[in-house]
Amino acid sequence: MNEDKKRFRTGWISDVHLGTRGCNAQGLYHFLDTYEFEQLYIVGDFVDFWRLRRSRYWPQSHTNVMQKLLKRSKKGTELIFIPGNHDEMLLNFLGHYGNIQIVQNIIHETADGRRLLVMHGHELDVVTMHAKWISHLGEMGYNLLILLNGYFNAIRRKLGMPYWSFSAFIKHKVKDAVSFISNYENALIKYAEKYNVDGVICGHIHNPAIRQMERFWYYNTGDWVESSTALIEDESGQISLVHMDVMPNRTPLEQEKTEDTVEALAAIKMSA
Ligand SMILES: [Mn+2]
Repeated sequence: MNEDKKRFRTGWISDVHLGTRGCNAQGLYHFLDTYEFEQLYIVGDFVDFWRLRRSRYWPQSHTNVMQKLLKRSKKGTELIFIPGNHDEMLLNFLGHYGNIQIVQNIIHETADGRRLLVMHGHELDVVTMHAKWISHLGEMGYNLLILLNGYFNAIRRKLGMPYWSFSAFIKHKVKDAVSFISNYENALIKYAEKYNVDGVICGHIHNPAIRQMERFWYYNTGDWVESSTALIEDESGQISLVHMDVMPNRTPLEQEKTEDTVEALAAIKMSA
């Protein structure tokens, strides 16, 4: 056992996007090697199945992350997977698998007694899009939109079309991005209010943040494509953002090893 590990009560990561070239798998591996948690939440978009369906990309470093997580689980860390929009097929596997569980969303209680709703966040895409007029509709319209978003994307899935994400769409329209982020944060806060919790922990928009709005907390883990960030909770219940900027041993040898994909996937199956 590595004595240098920093032990924390809880960790949250999201939007790893394994299976894409943008994924900083080595940075994440370094994070998982540095910190140890009682509970680790993987808050959506862990494996990018959309992208994998279109083109296979799976270097060894992506397998290493999977193996590291399984090893952590074996050593006692409870892993909680929450499906996002890029790995929504995990919804078909909700339940407990030993020390690992897959849930749609979950309430985490911090050491200082705050109840935080942990969810990926794509559920609110349609709400965010209509943030201005939805505020006049109240609870009913809000819930209806979330339901409609689910139906809309279920139909797209049946037709073999990918999940339609408003946030991904808006990210290409840079001038709208700032107001989009604040709309998103407000929508999540409003959702938390409805759930009668003290705040939310989410991902999805690849924008790490810790904010307090009145009595609600908004936490966004960020991602492992653009920001390489995670959230950690210490024994007192304090939650902070960590940034894995420097990647030791990062070598260029990880580039484009697509031909290894089949073997890598087979290896994952075996170690799972
Ligand atoms: Mn997402």
